[in-house]
Amino acid sequence: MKDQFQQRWEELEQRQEALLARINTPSPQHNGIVQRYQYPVITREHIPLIWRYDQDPRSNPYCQERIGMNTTMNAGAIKWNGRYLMMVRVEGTDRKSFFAIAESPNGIDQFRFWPRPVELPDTEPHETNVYDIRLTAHEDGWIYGVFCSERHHPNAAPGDLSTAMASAGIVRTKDFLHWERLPNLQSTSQQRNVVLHPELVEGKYAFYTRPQDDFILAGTGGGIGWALVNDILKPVIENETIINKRYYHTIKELKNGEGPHPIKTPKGWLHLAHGVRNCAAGLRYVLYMYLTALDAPSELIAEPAGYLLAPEDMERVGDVSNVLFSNGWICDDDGTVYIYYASSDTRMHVALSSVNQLLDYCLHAPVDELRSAASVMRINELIDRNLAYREKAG
Ligand code: BGC
Ligand code: BMA
Repeated sequence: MKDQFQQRWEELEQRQEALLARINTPSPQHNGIVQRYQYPVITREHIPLIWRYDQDPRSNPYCQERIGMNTTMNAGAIKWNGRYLMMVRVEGTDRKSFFAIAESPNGIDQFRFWPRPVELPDTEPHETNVYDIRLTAHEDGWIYGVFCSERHHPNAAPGDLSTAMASAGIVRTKDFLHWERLPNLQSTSQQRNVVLHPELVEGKYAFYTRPQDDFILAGTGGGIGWALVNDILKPVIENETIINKRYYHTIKELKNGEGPHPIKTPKGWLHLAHGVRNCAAGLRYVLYMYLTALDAPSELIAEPAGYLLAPEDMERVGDVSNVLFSNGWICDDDGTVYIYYASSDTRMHVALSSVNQLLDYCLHAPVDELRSAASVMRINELIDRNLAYREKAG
């Protein structure tokens, strides 16, 4: 007869295996722009058992989870050697987050974690937490990861254990196993949501930035910034210009930030970003898109009004509710776009689209004219066009 420990272990394994092998199917609803999928693609239940449990019944007689995991969210993403990789922000029950790579054969299901979490070179002694990595296969041949490196603010008043400071950490690799850590990006303001553009611009490394007045509020930091950096080994931001602004009474009134690096298309660079507004329920994070010029990635050429994706149904609730966040997408050779997004800082999902669909959306959905009256005019124009079309079509 099997002892209790053995029985429990087998149950854990079977349950996890069923989850890892589960096939994902498209959600019934579809708006012609993006296709959500039925199941999340990564949850904390996907995390290998041997990262959490002590498998030796002698030292773990109750078969307890010794290291608890809280969430799996905000993953960077890249297609690498024909496999779909996510570099997931895993957060333990101790609130420390770290990165771990999960891989899928098709980008929509069967994601499995690699054997161990990523061990970043530990070169920043004050760094307390790391999160939200953006992966960039750069034309210089390296794959870069730019992430938020957070610490307790050095000037926090005595007893203030909450004020933090965020800067951009930078690592690079060629195989996702060996990582070289470069100095943190130097900037006059705090920085979160920093993203490396995949090509050199004017012979320099180009970063999307997000200047902010303090740890939470962007304040006078007017939106998503753009900065050219001479030397990636000593990265310093000298000039920062705002390329995607915030406006009163929009989905990005409070702050916004670049998602993953933009996708290059014949009609321009497709950007995915998050916009934040404040409300009684706290900060609400949604995802929106914009397009910049092919020969000038910092020049805005189109931006549809409002959000592309906002929390729906089960996505609304989690560790930090009412949040969608994305820092990873993959554009396949056939133009399919896999948008990886986290809901409520808790789990990862995928939504499918294509370069053509996203361009069509960016170029043909109306822009935000910032007033209700204008929004009503746009709706009436559409109704008029549809009525005229119907009449003609008979
Ligand atoms: C959390 C992030 C969050 C940030 C700003 C950090 O401490 O880890 O998830 O985005 O604070 O609220
Ligand atoms: C932030 C982000 C994310 C997170 C979001 C909501 O500022 O950088 O880490 O998803 O807050 O908590």
